[in-house]
Amino acid sequence: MPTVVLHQWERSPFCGKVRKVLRHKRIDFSVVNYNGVLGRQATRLSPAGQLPVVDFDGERVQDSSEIVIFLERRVPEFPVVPPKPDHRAHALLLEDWADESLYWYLMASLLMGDASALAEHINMLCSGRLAWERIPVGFVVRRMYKQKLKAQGLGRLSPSCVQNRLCAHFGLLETLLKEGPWLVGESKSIADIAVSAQIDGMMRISPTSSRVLEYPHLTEWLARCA
Ligand SMILES: N[C@@H](CCC(=O)N[C@@H](CS)C(=O)NCC(=O)O)C(=O)O
Repeated sequence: MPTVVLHQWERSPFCGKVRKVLRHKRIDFSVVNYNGVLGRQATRLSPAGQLPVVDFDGERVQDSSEIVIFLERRVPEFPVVPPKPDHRAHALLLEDWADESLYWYLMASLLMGDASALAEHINMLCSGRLAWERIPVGFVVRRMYKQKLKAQGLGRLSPSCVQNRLCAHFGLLETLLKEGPWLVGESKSIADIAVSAQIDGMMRISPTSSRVLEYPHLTEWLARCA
């Protein structure tokens, strides 16, 4: 069995995505958390300075999508990338949509939703660390999320407009899931894993979580993807 270490923030949807893939592929792994002020060390693990980063038998890979492709090559059992070319294309496009678009709706929900959700998120980012670390981490996280969301564009819209757009996406997913149990093909794929990893984060945020529950197929699928 390979030695696999996931460097993570437990609350990062990209780290959640990699955990789901590792579990799906029955790969044993350990985690190193970068909570509180340890977060600064995470930026030194890879050129992009982001998490997740995986060490696989001493080989380091960064970026959740790169990690998935790497794991598929090293551990082909229980594949998450469909073999059929059209399914594969569909799944990889949905993965990219989840990472590059849906992710920002999670960020927006955190900033624009119930204020206690962001406070709880910051508490989790500092879990197991000294109490004072919540102050600098909270300051940096609030400022960074606001700046990034404004630059991306969603941060310039009203909360209701963002919610409406997000619900339109939930409606599209509901339409796909009425056709079958998985987003692409006959079995769970990277599309289900990447999209559900983002929506898992939204389920902790009020009122976004109650909006998700309005879509029965989406809600059942989310439980299947846990
Ligand atoms: N494309 C990257 C995105 C990873 C990402 O954005 N990670 C966030 C945590 S959710 C991060 O490291 N943020 C710190 C930063 O951007 O400085 C992936 O798929 O792994």
